[in-house]
Amino acid sequence: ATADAWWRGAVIYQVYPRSFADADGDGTGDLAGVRSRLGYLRELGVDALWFNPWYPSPMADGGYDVADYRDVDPMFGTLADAEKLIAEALDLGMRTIVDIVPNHVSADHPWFCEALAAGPGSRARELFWFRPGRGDQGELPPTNWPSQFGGPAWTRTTEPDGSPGEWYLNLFDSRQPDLNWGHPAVRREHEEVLRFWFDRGAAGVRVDSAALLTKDPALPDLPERGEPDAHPYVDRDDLHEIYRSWRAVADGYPGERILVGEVWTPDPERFARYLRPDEMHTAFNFGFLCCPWEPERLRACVDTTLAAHRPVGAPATWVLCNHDVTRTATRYGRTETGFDFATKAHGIPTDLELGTRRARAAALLTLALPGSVYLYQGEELGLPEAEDIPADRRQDPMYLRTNGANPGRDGCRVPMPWSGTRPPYGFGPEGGAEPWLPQPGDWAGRTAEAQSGDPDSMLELYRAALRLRRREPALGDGPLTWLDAEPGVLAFHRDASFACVVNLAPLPVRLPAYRERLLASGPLDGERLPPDTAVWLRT
Ligand code: TEU
Repeated sequence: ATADAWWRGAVIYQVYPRSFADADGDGTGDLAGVRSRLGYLRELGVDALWFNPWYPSPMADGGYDVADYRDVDPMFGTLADAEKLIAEALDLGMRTIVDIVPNHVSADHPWFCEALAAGPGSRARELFWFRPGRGDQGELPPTNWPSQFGGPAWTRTTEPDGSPGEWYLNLFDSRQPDLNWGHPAVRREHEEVLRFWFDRGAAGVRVDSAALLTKDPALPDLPERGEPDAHPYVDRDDLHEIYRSWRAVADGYPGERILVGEVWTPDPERFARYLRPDEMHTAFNFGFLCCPWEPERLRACVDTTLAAHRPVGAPATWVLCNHDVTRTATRYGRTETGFDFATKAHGIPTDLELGTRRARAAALLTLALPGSVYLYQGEELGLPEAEDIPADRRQDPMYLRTNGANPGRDGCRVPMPWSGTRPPYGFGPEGGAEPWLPQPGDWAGRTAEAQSGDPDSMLELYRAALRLRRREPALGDGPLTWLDAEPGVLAFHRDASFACVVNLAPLPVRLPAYRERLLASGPLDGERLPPDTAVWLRT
């Protein structure tokens, strides 16, 4: 990537601070831990780091319940630590993206505490969605909207006088009240928060739940079945004006500060609207998370993605994994039940060897596609989903609100294994507190230490791919041309001298003509590419 528009082809590494590295030995990752591992990230070869929320939070949703947008939670360190981390990462050539959570605040946020105390009809309540309930006693929620985590999207308050009172909207956990984005104070506050982090050196912000902020003030029910014509709270047209004003804030800073949106909408054209030149720079393309390991489906996903981005001039992004979904190796190993990206079931039969082979091929595929790539910590180690977390250790509200029917997202958030042969695998110091989520006992071979220097390891595959990607002018943003290939094979040129070939067919296929083999995701069979294997070629 060139210095200007660095983000168009960047590889961005997602750090989940709670689970990355625990310097002070309290069982929870911290910013000092991240700082001690910056050398590892630089050696891996990423261009930027995105940090999941590190703000003061009661952790009802892993920090996506923010009590103060301008500080760092003591469990992670101090604001000064964050500033040091941003500066040190930049010294090593890595920019920082912070996570902004505009849809809701923590129930501990001063605005919400004030709203609860001030009672019905107060101005403080106008910053949220307080409504009387339905039913004779107001005992029913104001609408039929579901929380994304299960149960209704409304919580009833107890008024200051002790009586059961109004309900407030929470599209996620009841500890995450939704803000009223129709209120000018909400808009002003978030623009200031953006400036706060840009002033501290952040090169970008990730916009959490970016398609959910605005609501139809009439609060209509959702239809019993099917999709509403105009959705009361997903992907509404009045969102765009908000992101235009944010873009203006970002553009007021030197050095290309970016907005990256978490935009969950299945319609690629609606998605691209967030990426118009005066809105966000990029948004996560979750296409591969929802796509099984099938050649036609993957190719269609690539084509649809590129076609949607082209008219708005934004680079595509590629995501194989994040802190909300089943880890890649496990996902691709679930052959019998089809595809399940969002950890919605326990105990699905999984062929982890197959899943790992596919995850390796998928890594070379995504890193060769046009645009930027997001890696989630542990993806470079090939970590599988940790499925055996005891019930009493699970913390995800998705698990708690469904009484365990949905195992939730803890399994992809288990602390990183760095070294050694048993927990905590170097996550924290010897003799420190037990990691906040238990690590599997069989991860000795998956630590960064064990993989480092092993040419067959996932870590060395990622290192080699990222090294090549930095050198290779054709990689990053730019054109893609499909090559004729046998059924089940995805093959494309980036420029005339670089090709990527992925075999998704059940039998080995012959490689196309090439001058040099640059990198393969697994052993080749002479001049043939085995199933579930990808190769980068100099052509
Ligand atoms: O996720 C938003 C979101 O849409 C999730 O509900 C997503 O659909 C689900 O996690 C898929 O399994 C963001 C954050 O990434 C997530 O961690 C937070 O819990 C959520 O917002 C609330 O802030």
